[in-house]
Amino acid sequence: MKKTKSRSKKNSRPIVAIVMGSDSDLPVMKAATEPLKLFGISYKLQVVSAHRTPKEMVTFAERAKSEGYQIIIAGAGGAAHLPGMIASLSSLPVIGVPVSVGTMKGLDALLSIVQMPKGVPVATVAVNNSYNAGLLAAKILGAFDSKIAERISKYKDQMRKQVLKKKI
Ligand code: RP5
Repeated sequence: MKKTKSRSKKNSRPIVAIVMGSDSDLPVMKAATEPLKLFGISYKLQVVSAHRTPKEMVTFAERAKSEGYQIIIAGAGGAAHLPGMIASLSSLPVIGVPVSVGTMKGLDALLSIVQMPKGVPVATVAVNNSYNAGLLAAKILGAFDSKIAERISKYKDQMRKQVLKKKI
């Protein structure tokens, strides 16, 4: 389990884990941090590979809840089994991000992640759309935290105003 980056608010444990199969996923996966930063949610980025570091992946998934994480965002490309494997090992909600790699342009990862069999769900966002994974994580947390919910309401209101003032 190779750490790439850790950024959580001072004195606050990260509550969103952002994991990815390779450091080559980072350019796509870093956008997941944007909504989390915007809404003041602590997170930690790390590389955990289902096929290159399977033992570390199991350890990560089994310990995630007791380490204080509330949601896991997992991104991977190709035969992307990381989000599903983590979901199979943890009671935490997992949001999967299909990363576009190689000739299939992310369709392989999308199907691998979204087509999880009954009993082991992975909430899946669009190919390369890790921003939406961060936003969905914030909305799930906002269901139980009124401060986060309030910030999300303001964000939605701003989005609405930006569209309304557009002139074409
Ligand atoms: C997957 O294989 C990773 O998530 C990445 O998207 C892809 C390629 O990994 P690298 O060969 O660039 O390390 O496991």
